[in-house]
Amino acid sequence: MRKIVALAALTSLAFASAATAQEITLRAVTSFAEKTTMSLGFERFIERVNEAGKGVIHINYIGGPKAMPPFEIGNALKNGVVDIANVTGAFYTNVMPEADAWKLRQVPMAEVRKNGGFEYMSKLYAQKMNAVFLATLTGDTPFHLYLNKKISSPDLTGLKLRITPVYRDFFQAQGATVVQTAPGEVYTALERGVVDGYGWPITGIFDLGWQEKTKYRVDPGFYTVEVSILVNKTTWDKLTPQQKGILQKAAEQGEQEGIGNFVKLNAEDTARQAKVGIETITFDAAASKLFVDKAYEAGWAGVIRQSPEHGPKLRDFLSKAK
Ligand code: 173
Repeated sequence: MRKIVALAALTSLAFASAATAQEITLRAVTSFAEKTTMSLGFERFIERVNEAGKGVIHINYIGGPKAMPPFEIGNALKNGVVDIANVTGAFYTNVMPEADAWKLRQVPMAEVRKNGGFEYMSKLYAQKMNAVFLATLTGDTPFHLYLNKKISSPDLTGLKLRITPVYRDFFQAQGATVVQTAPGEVYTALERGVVDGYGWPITGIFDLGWQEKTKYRVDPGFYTVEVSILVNKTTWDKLTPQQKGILQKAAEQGEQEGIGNFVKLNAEDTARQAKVGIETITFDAAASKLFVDKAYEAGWAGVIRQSPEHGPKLRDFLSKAK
């Protein structure tokens, strides 16, 4: 009798380990609300992995900021509390300040992957965050300043603006007072008049209803939006080549598709903003150029201040060829 029980236990153990060797489940979170613009590419990625990965790899999508506050994702990923995340560098500067430099990318991702920049960044992700950077899903999308008070020059003195690390150095350099919030707090901050405006990409302001509380958009835009898929490196290193391949293929597809998708989304949202009556504030050519130049100047100064060792190298990899 005892023998039979022992045998049964052994058999089920064998089955269990055979099953885990076959299919692994990864826990995933997104730093943006589920089903909104900045999460869609990631959700498509998950669908692809789960479809191609049947019996091999499965992503368990835990969800967005309700499951985990955006600014906590860096540590959660580093420590393996989650295995995979859809997140932007500005949300985890506490773990890896250099990640905020992605916003200063002026060359295509394909170029960064070729010119050594991607490899350089990948080493930093491994060292500082115990992470693997798979792909950027947001194409070449600019950020903008949205306002409820009119301005006539790039001078932002007297304005109180909602920021993340993306915008901090630039808006402050232009004279603004800043207050950092997660995206989920922007609507209330606008509604209560706590801020006179906010930074956000050209697309996505409709997702959480901000158009109701937004009067102006300042043109030109500046920087390049970066929302990317990261994997905990300890988890990654345990994957089989087949499992890695499924993730990589879906990530590559996502990076490629993101380029075209965001061209379309950006055009749609620009038109929709005009349609709901959001006015554009523009400057003359010289002031526009100065506005954008200042953005990059203040942005790089901030990155280099936070990372004197890696900042200048990243500037070489990510900047337009001179
Ligand atoms: O919250 C933000 O404004 C921000 O930093 C960001 C970054 C990438 C995409 C969208 C928002």
